[in-house]
Amino acid sequence: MFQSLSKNLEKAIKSLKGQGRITEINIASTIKEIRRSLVQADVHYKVAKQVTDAIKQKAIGTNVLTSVSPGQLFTKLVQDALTDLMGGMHSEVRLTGHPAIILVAGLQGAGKTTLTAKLAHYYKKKNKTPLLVACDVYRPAATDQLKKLGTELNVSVYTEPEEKNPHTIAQNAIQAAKQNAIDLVIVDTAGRLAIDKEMMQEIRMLKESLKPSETLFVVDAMAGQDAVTTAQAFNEQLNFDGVVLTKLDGDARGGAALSIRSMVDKPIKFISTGEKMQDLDLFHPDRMASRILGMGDVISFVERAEEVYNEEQQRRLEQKIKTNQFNLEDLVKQIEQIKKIGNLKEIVSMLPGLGKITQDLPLDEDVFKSCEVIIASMTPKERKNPHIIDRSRRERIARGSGTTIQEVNQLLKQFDLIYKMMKKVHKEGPSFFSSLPGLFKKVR
Ligand SMILES: Nc1nc2c(ncn2[C@@H]2O[C@H](COP(=O)(O)OP(=O)(O)OP(=O)(O)O)[C@@H](O)[C@H]2O)c(=O)[nH]1
Ligand SMILES: [Mg+2]
Repeated sequence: MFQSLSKNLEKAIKSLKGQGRITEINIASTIKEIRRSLVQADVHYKVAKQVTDAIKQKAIGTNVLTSVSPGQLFTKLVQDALTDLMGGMHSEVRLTGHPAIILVAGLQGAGKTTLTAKLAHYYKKKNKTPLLVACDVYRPAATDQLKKLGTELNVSVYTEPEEKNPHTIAQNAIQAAKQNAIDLVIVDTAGRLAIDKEMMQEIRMLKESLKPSETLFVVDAMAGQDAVTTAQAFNEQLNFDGVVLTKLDGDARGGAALSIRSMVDKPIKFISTGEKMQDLDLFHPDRMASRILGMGDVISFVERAEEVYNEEQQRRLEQKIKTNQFNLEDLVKQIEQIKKIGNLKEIVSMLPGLGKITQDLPLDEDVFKSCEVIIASMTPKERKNPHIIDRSRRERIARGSGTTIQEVNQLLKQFDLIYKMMKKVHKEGPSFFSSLPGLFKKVR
């Protein structure tokens, strides 16, 4: 996400380096470059101009302190301007009422059903008892999709396959919720290919009759400028409360994230960065601005990691490292945990200084797959005592896993590195992050 924007902004700011002080003349080309980068990322040119005008004004009025370079000062100004552009502060989802109701709306394929399930997953962890409601009465498969997700999450799903009126379904679901100590009802609705009078009418009436505490508009970030146009159209009809931007894991240029707030005047509340249930983050304008500028988003990373790693596991792991008992079985467990935090590129892009290099790193889930396959071909004894894996064992493992002996060697070498690094982390703490990317070089 935002890779080319990040690169272009960095280039623009770099061109200032070496300048002793900021004047209207020496920042002119940097300002122009920043504007161009924003427009290229699909930000509306008027918005881009507003942003760069604000940066310019602040830059000229600021004395460069001796301790910061003009480049550093400019990075800060751009970061502030992007944060303001995206709404400044994080905006909360309102969950009032018994039960609280979230209505999910958007075009076909935007990611509504996936979001409905992700929200259930998210709020369940916050001790809510959610009920998902299938109000897409046009596609039977839509109900099945929601049911399947509900089963995976162990969350109840309300359906009425024979009922064709979404209002009736939703009202009945709320009655059922009241009788079953459900405190959050999340309503999934049908999408259409394009803005369509009938759909708008249906969703508007649903909103009127349900009086949800929160109506979320879901939009695919890959739609670029169209995402903004669609948001405007939905907002006119629906007056929704917040936006959820989906598919930010793709090669979306990010303009939608940057423009929606100023063009529609509604906050982005969540962003979705993948198909897995945990790929959902609260939207924080300041953190996003840092990420765009390649400064990482450690807070979001830590939040996600904390959800996956509990204290008990952490304590056990530390104990193993301390007593030199960390082995290949533990490595597989660690890999499983990392996978739960999210997709690897996403994780790395949250770490400071690494954001801009993710594009060049061969980071995909295959990295883990070959590790797991190789480890699966070892005997339990080998996994517990990697040092006993000699040449003939390596040959057997390679044959068993359909890999080569070089790949097995590489894995063992990586294990050794990880082991050493973990010992180091144990002693030093955060330097762990700086050694992360080198470890997961693709084996093949
Ligand atoms: N890569 C990626 N895929 C996503 C994301 N969100 C949803 N998807 C995928 O996009 C596709 C459509 O998602 P759905 O949740 O079914 O979309 P929908 O809005 O309910 O679609 P309709 O019910 O047909 O209107 C599915 O294959 C999802 O797995 C995301 O953030 N990233
Ligand atoms: Mg759907």
